[in-house]
Amino acid sequence: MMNLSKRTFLKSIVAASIFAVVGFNAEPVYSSSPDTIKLGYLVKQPEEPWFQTEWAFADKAAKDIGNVQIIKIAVPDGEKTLNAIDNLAASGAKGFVICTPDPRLGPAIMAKARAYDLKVIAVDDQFLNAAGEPMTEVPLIMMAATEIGERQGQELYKEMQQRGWDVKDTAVLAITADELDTARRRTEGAISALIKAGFPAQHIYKSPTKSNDIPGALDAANAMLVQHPEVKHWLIVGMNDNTVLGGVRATEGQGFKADNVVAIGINGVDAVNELSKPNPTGFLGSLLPSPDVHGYRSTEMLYKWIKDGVEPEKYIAVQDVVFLKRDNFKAELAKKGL
Ligand code: FCA
Repeated sequence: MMNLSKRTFLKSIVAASIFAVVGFNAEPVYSSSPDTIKLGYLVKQPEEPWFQTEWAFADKAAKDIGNVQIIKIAVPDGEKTLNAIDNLAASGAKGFVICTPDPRLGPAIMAKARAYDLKVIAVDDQFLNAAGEPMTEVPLIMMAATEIGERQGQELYKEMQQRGWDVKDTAVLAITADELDTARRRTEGAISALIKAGFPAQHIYKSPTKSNDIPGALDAANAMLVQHPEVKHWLIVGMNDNTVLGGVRATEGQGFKADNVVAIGINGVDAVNELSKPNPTGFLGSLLPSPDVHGYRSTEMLYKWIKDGVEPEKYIAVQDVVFLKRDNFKAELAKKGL
């Protein structure tokens, strides 16, 4: 469980990164000894604890290696991403890890990186080429999306059975973000696991979200809930914690009691506030993959590539997952040093 000082520390990382983008020439962020190797770590949504955790573990890897400095930059859109690469090159960085704000930026990111001779490792979200196909030539480290989605579906089904709900008046609200492949694979995994367990496919309702945050998911959920006044119990599927939290907030807004809603998120670190609430909500828990491993390993791989010419593996899918609930989340996060 993150303590207060760690949270404050993470907040200051976010502030420093924003500072790094705005005030690029500012001394404190870029000062280092001449033989320090500088590596960028660019993330699309620095407000998510998921990405703050990756940053913290990139720093940890840098510290363990020694003489490595991580330049953390928030890249919420394409323009900021391309500017960040210019800034990294100007600061003497040799490469970067990135979770892109849009997979279709892949070719532009790679063209710029190549022009500056920067090495690139993608994390979490895979680049797409101009034809919309995955750019498998760029090394990628991500969660095992389908398998983790399947686990979400299995756990939802199990909880429904434990509560003794009749499938006749139970439905699944799947908040989708199909243009992001990892999101599509997670929700498809959850849906297929539910159907495999015996849940009726005709009671599964998909609603696409316009943005990958709580407000976007809330709108998507509201639009679907009003169409199904006959449903008494809802199971909520979505690609991460914020997505299913938007769904839970929508059910609350429409008068559902926590007892009639089960949502299970993915990311874990983004569920801490919700699981800390004094009274249970419809949010049962969250599947915690390994943001620590993503941050640490991507940094280590990038360093070895630059320093010793060791080519990273092209594709690493991290499988490990822990189911966090109200009664175990503090202990489980602490076990991983989170
Ligand atoms: C995507 C999501 C993040 C996180 C990551 C592993 O980038 O937007 O919340 O789940 O995959």
